[in-house]
Amino acid sequence: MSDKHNDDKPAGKPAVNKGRRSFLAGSAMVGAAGMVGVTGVAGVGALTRSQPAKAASNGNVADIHVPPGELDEYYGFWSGGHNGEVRVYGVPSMREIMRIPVFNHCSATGWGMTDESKRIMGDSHRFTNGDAHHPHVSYTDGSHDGRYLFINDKANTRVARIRLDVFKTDKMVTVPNVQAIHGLRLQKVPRTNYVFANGEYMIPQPNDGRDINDPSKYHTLWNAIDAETMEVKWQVMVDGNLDNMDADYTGKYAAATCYNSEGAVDLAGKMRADRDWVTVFSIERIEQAVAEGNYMTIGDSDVPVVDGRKASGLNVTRYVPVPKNPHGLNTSTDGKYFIAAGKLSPTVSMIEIAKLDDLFEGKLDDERDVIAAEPEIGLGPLHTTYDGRGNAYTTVFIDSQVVKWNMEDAVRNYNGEDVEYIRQKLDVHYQPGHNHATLAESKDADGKWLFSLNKFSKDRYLPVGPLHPENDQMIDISGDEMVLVHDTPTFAEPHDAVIVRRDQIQTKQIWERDDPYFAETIAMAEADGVNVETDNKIIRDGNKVRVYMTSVAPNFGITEIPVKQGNEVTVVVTNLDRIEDLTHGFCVVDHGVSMEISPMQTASITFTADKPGVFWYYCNWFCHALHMEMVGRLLVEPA
Ligand code: K7E
Ligand code: CUA
Ligand code: CA
Repeated sequence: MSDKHNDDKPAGKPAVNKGRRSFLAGSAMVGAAGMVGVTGVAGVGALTRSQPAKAASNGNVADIHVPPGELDEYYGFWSGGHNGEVRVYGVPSMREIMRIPVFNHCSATGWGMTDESKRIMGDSHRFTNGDAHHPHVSYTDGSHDGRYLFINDKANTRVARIRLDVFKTDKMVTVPNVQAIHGLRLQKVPRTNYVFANGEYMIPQPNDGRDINDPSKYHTLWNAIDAETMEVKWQVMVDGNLDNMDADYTGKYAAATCYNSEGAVDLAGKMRADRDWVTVFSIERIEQAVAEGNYMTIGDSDVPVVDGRKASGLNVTRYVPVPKNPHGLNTSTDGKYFIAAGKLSPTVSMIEIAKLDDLFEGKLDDERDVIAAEPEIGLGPLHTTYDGRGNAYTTVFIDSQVVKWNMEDAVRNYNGEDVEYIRQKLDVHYQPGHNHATLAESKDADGKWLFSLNKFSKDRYLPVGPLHPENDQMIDISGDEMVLVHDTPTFAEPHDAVIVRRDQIQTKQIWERDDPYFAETIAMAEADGVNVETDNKIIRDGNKVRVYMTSVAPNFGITEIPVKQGNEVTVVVTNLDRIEDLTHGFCVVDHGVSMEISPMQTASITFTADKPGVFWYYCNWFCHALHMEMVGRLLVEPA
């Protein structure tokens, strides 16, 4: 891709569109008339739109065309939502390159079935579902370093790490003392040593059956996970709940939105207060409290929990009041602001990070003194992204738009100057959640492409029955005006995405034999006196049978596995083909056993041979002209 896609843009100043609907005056009105209407009768907002759906697309399709054989400029990592996986796209072509199973189980790769994946998933392997929202690529000095991608699981309170040299999940932790990990962000500076994660829902502490009928005793925690070991290092107990969050570009602060300062357990209660807050965390002060032993532990967990509630007096947190029920929180890529989206308020709140030292040192009269501006954006602001040129782009769910606005003009306007800060409002289709621009979670934001991740696709695709895909729309933001250029349908449900330059990711195209991913399996082989690269051997150990075999297209090293009914059989396959892209599979018919073995990989899977008879096993990744013949027999003698 070149930059020439700018050339045929209309010149001149873009028209400022204040919106099809006039702003409602108070946030309570917005709550009652807007958000609740849409959530109460989902999709009605979209269905009653008067604007023709086709009118907005005036893009040049050639701009995003990556010719066959050419490579994309960016990797886009898309969350797979309640599908539990991560999907990898080439940007700008939006060709889906890979899917990385994480919190789900995968029929093709064997994730959730193989012994290696079960070890990584730990006890939580029993869950076959997940709800992934927030994928983020690790940093060094505020730039993506391509080592890891981290992602949350709201459904089963987990955080996982993906190695970006092999695009495989390699660590997973279930966070104790909290329920539903939602907001997740990484330390950006000096590098990603911490993964920060919000526990969204408030629960009794400990949650062992006590206080179930006393919501006033429910609390949640903000969590810091060691990015290398993936152990929870410490937690911070807060007032209210925690929704979305981000970290700053100094390494000192992080901030999270709270929509339930009321501590309510019902919908009306969560909207009762006129204001909720943004909780600001001082990472240094929390670390100091932990170092000084100024913490508690909860239940069986030995993770240090620092009390960050207002009444604790520890001064590790501050609560900045913002209009009711905020949602997204995104650090501007110039490092100046935490920007919290108002959701039930048509505003976003800009928190000036340079003022946070004074806030914690007690030099400000009021928490609200850190607010640099609170511009009106539109109805239902949810998330904000950046172009690196001083502009922010906020999704407005109810108005179904992406709103481009200028941050410094918003500050000037807030300070009484008569300047317009809204640059453009672009219709999207329909009801956007997150949006995300290229490199826009790093200091390298380049303002080329923006994606609006829309919750409803309604009429944009061929009908497929009652369940619709989501619609991720690609917008060219390189010029003065945003131009919609492409629709990509996506399956349930990308909340968020992260887009990095292709040179920021360095992959291995075949496995290295000493890779830790299968080191435990190799250790098991060595304990059995087996060299997996040279030996084809069956080890019998009481009721257990361990089968070690190689695969070289189109042959398995062992083609007959005699066992007794009831044996627990572990099959370890080592793919000795050194050729890029030559993956074998191992699938036992009628046993629910299937896995991938990529070049120079060792993979293993364990199952019970519970039925007598002959069962064919076969290679299920097409590898060779004689792939169909790459088979063997499991011979199960009746007990
Ligand atoms: Cu807005 Cu989970 Cu980031 Cu969905 S959250 S949209
Ligand atoms: Cu080996 Cu197909
Ligand atoms: Ca609230």
